[in-house]
Amino acid sequence: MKPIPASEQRKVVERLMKACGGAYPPEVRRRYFISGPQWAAAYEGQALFHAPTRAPVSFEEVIRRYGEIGIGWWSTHDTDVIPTRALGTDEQWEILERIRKALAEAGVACSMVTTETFFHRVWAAGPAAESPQVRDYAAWRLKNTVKIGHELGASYAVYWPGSLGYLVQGAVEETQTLRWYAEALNAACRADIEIAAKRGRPTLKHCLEAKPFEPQGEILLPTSDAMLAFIDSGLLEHPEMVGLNPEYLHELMWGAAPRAALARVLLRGKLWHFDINDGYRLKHDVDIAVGLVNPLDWLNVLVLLRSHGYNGPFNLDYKPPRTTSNWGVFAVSFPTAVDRFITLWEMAGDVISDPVIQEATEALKAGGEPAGALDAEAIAEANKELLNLHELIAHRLVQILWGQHRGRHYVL
Ligand code: GCO
Ligand code: MN
Ligand code: MN
Repeated sequence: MKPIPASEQRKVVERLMKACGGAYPPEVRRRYFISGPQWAAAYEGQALFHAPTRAPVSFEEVIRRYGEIGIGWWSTHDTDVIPTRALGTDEQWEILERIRKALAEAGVACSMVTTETFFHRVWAAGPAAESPQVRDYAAWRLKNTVKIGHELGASYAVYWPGSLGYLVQGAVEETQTLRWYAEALNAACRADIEIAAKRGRPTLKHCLEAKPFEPQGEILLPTSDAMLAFIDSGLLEHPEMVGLNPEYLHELMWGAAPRAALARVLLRGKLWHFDINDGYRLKHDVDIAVGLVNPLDWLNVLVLLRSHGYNGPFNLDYKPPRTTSNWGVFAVSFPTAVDRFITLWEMAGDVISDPVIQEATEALKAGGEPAGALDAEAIAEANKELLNLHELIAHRLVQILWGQHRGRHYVL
């Protein structure tokens, strides 16, 4: 192939996107509760070892593009859109007015707001630091985010305490720090009850998000299970207002089976919000778009969620790679992420209604014929051949993933 001039490159990408096929129209995409984070689209590609590769984008542009793609909901950190120095001032309310206008024009709704408690140097010792001044400021920031949420019509607030922990041991006492952290959440819930009553709105759903490592060296609430224990610790004044926002990759990062982690959250009735992305076990937070690394595992996760009637948001918390351009973020990255999610969600429906999987599952549950109740050998013998269905079901799931149940066969 001849070198392709810069002015021709988008055309090539557009043509190959069309050649891929399988894109859903924006109206179809809007039927799913998919939210696009401000920070994901505005991510410039920077990291500890990486300079940015993309130029800044305004929230007006992000919201407008999400609307065009068919992403019907938007989520944001307070400081993604309001400079730290302007929080709580008139400027904050002016910015919120601009956001409301942009959302209305794009036909996009704000689903979730979250407080940035990790980036600014005020959080060097975390949001539940020893200094009462830092803790008062943290509580104020959380309450201010609740206000922002109500102003923008959000239903969810997310908390990711990634800086709740330490790099070096000794100075931070874990039980005390967790008590202090609970105080900040209690302040947010109290404020929410008041604001919601005044505005005649329901209170927000407050969702904790765990990540096992990064940015602190050791994290005090590293997993969704730890978060559930924290909710039930007795430290929260309103545990009924606090649930979870698990992130697929954050569970994978510590080596968990994300599906089992989600099942534990479901059993506790706390699966309220879900950050969707992909990546690798026991690696850093690579935040790859949903389904690009573990499509089979993702299919299984969505089977679990669909069969339990999960109806919360699917938040596209990934980072378009540094190799994607500003244009590509909205032309390639977000539309393909949304479409993979929709395909996997529909495929999960195929799994649930698949006659082979249904019959195999029923047969396993029926078990063998009664053998001697206390005779281990006889019981094992009576169920032996049915257990072949475990592997058969796994095979069938792969067939469904690559479309064999709909007639895609390699005829040789
Ligand atoms: C991460 C986290 C964040 C949070 C966000 C919401 O790995 O950086 O997942 O993206 O989801 O801060 O609170
Ligand atoms: Mn996340
Ligand atoms: Mn992440």
